[in-house]
Amino acid sequence: MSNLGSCNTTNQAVIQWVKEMADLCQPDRVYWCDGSEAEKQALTAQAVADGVLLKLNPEKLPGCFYHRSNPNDVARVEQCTYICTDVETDAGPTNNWAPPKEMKERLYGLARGGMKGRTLYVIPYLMGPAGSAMSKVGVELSDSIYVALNMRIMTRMGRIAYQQLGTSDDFNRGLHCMLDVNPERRYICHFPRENLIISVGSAYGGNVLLGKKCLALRIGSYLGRQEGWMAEHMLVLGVESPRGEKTYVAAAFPSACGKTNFAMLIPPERFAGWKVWTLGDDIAWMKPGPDGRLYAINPEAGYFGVAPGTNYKSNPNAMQTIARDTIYTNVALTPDLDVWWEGKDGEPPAQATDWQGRPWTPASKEKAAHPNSRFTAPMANNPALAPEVNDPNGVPISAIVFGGRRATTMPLVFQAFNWTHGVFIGATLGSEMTAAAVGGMGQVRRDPMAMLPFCGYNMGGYFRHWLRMRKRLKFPPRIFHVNWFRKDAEGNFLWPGFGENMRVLKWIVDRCHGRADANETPLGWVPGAKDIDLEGLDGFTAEHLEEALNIDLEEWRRELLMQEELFLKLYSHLPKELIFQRELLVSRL
Ligand code: SAT
Ligand code: MN
Repeated sequence: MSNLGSCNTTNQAVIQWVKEMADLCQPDRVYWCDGSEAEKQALTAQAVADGVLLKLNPEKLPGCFYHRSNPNDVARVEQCTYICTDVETDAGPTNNWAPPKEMKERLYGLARGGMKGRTLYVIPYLMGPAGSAMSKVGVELSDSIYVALNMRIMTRMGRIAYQQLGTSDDFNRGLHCMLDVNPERRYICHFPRENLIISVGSAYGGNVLLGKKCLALRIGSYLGRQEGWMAEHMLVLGVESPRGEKTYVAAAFPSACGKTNFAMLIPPERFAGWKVWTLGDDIAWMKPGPDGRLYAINPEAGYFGVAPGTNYKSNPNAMQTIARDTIYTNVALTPDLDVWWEGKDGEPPAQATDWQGRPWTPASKEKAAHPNSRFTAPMANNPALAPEVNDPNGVPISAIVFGGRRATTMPLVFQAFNWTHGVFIGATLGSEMTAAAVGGMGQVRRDPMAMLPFCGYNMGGYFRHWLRMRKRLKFPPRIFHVNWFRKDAEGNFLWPGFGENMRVLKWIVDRCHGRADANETPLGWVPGAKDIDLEGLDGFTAEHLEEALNIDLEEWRRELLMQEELFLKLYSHLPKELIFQRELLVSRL
């Protein structure tokens, strides 16, 4: 019988489960997190003593720490990620599937005695604002102090979760064992019917911070279908006009396509008096409200953002957010204990230690920071954090935006004709692959609603759920598609991006309020060159904008064929509405 330590909850279901898992994993100690400031200090000191964290220069980066992961463990691994449902078709052709009983046996086998000599951290956490009917409680049991400290930033962690839970046994159970961090024994497995997650053999980000992709998206999407809400891979922002009108926008982009930058956008000078507020940068839970609008909460409480490319030009609010109380993972370290990454402001340091702990200089061939190196920072640090982020009711969404990283084909922005057409646009979303997942960088892959790696059930059923949501909404959000990444024949970006995206955002907001013009095209409503404010955008003319908005029929022929591949893969569960939408698009083109 394991020593359970000083348990800090009276919830019998939690205690019982911790007992079972401690008996299985046999940790030397069980530590029950309470989320307090004193605990943060103590755990951080322990992590430093264990060599898991390194304290960064307190003058430059107060409260910040540095971590290197195992070089074989630097991104999510989709090949090791499973949805374990009774019937294989429930997981669908886009997920790895395994039968729950067999998979649990294998995982419990791996976990048996797997925490000997280690501490098991009991991490209770709340996804979403306290007291919200949309929030969910999870309890993650992990033998990683790094996970405990990251979960403390990424979620509302500690007693607050037990308060929300009360005496209920309705919480997500998450077991995480690092084992020997061996890719051969790496599994991230979801058991939606039991609201259970088991992750072994990794210690990195989305594989192990179980509240994030595992609960908030994979299990969340499954629960959302059952309970009539949506779990989406979306940032949420609020646009405030000079008159104080606030319009809320949710936007889905695949991992590492700039969601954090967009969520923290600072409008350019031309938009004096406008303000963009951040609700969330990665995940939205959305539910129809009593007034027939779609309401969103951000289940998270922090940002697990990509470091490379983050600087005072691309994202000043992120730079301020990560200036304190932040954990940096797999970036480069300078001799004065500052951090560096490719695309940070200023000159590269003359010398540094790279993400693998090797000496690095600007002459080195390899990158100093891993392309998927990350910061974990509390949302409270964000100067543009929307106060509504703690509103238990969430915020009403006026626009849903889909976007991908596409060098060709996709115009800067267009608007769907209606909800069903918008679902088709989201369902056929494509993007060039990034470093956030292990795999073929740069290739275009279909990533429906940016949920391909995160949908916890059959993608066809997920599309059907989207279509059905329309019936529950009196005022459905308008749906848009954007592409900040289109290039000209020489490979230069056609659109300046970053803060200038405000110009496109303003058009989107105005469309929602019936205030902006657009032209009907085969793809949807596209702004004319005069409909997007270009004033103050030096050297960027209406002709440039037209190029960025252009629809090239030859490119679209190829696009349609690529889209067809996904539809064929999903055919058996594909709602007929989407097949009709495809036919309509073909005939319009
Ligand atoms: O999955 S992570 O949380 O590591 C990051 C991402 O891919 O969005
Ligand atoms: Mn993400």
